[in-house]
Amino acid sequence: MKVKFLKSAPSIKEAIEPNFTEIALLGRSNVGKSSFLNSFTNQKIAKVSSTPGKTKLINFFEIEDDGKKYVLVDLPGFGYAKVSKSMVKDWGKNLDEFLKNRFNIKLFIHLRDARHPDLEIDNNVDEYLKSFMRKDQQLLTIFTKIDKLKQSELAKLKQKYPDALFVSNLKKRGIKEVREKISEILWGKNENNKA
Ligand SMILES: Nc1nc2c(ncn2[C@@H]2O[C@H](COP(=O)(O)OP(=O)(O)OP(=O)(O)O)[C@@H](O)[C@H]2O)c(=O)[nH]1
Ligand SMILES: [Mg+2]
Repeated sequence: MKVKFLKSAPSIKEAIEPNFTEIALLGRSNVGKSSFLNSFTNQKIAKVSSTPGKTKLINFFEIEDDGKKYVLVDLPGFGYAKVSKSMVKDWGKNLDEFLKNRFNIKLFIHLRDARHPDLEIDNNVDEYLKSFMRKDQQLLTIFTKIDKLKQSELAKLKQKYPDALFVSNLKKRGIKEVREKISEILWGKNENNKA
């Protein structure tokens, strides 16, 4: 997998041209979005921090995997602790328009903290995305920080969210499954899709 940093945009008005299939990465501040980017790409491309709300910019990364290119859009983390009814209010109108109108987004990845699986703000985000998602788009939930759970807690979470994936950026667990799932969603099932 080759990764190229393309751009940090302070606002969505400065987004890159929509020339490739895109994945939009969403998650609450501190959920481990930057860490996930690093473990997913196996490169130190994003800054990890213990202060929530670090990533304020919209970062565009070009990924080349098995000869196929796509763009990963790393969106600013939303409402740390704060519960917001309206994502428009939380993120601003421009980001809302971007998510709704960007035709080349094929996949929304929603990162959730395995220790806090049922936060209202995360449920709101799912509801929000589903309210406008097109037929050619998918939503993938990935729980982070599973190293913080006991085996039994993880088993329960998997039972509750059978379609989700589960990772530890710290222990590099579940990353291969994420790569396989993404390539299946973007390019379809393929016998040659070896991770
Ligand atoms: N135990 C554990 N800690 C993690 C994991 N992923 C991230 N962290 C920690 O969680 C904190 C936040 O990680 P970041 O990757 O910076 O989170 P972020 O979502 O990018 O945060 P902001 O950009 O500030 O919104 C850091 O202290 C990370 O080391 C994980 O899988 N397991
Ligand atoms: Mg970050």
